[in-house]
Amino acid sequence: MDLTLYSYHRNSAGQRVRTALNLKGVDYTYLSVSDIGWDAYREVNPQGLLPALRIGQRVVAQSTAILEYLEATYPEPPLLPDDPVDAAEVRAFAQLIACEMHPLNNNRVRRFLETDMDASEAAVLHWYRHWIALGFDSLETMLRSRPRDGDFCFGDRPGMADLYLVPQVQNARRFDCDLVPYPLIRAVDEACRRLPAFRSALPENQPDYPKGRPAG
Ligand SMILES: N[C@@H](CCC(=O)N[C@@H](CS)C(=O)NCC(=O)O)C(=O)O
Repeated sequence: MDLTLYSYHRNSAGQRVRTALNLKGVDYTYLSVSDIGWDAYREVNPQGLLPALRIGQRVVAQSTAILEYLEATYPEPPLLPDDPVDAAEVRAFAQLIACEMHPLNNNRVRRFLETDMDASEAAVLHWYRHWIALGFDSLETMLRSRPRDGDFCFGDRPGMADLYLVPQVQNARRFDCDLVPYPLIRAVDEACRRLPAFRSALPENQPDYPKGRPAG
């Protein structure tokens, strides 16, 4: 099946999907919204958010739905453990990022705060860092109480939780959030970034990343 990923270099929800495609060794075409424009993209995905995956003639939105499709279609290597409780725990970690952190801080929310709510740059930054800290406090606690050791969120190979964590850490760094209180999060992030599947999904390694701009 031909797969086309609509994304953008800085699209952190898309980075989850790019990493999963790399981990699973699935070929795909990368199409940047900066090449086709937002109006054309909204024709493809009326939700108007990135990413979306074209699967043959059909288009699926929402990174979590796309990841579930990939997991069902390309089961190796698995992104979730076999044990249902272990799998639920991994999903809970990932969904804390996807549902409780990322949506509060994405571009359109920050834009709305600035333009419709008259929030100053400092107030928006305060908002951003507040939700990062609240989320990372919980994630760090979850990592601390893991039943097993390993370099990654849940064990000795990367999975669903790691796909969500790395772009979220990257966003937090972009907004100078304090990561000192999160040694376990930083350790997992470093372990992931050593892997080619994670590295080639980074913004700076996408074809639409502006030439000459430093990474990060
Ligand atoms: N829940 C969605 C989130 C998608 C999302 O918020 N994407 C951001 C980029 S990371 C976006 O398209 N933002 C456009 C905007 O904020 O205007 C998913 O997981 O796919």
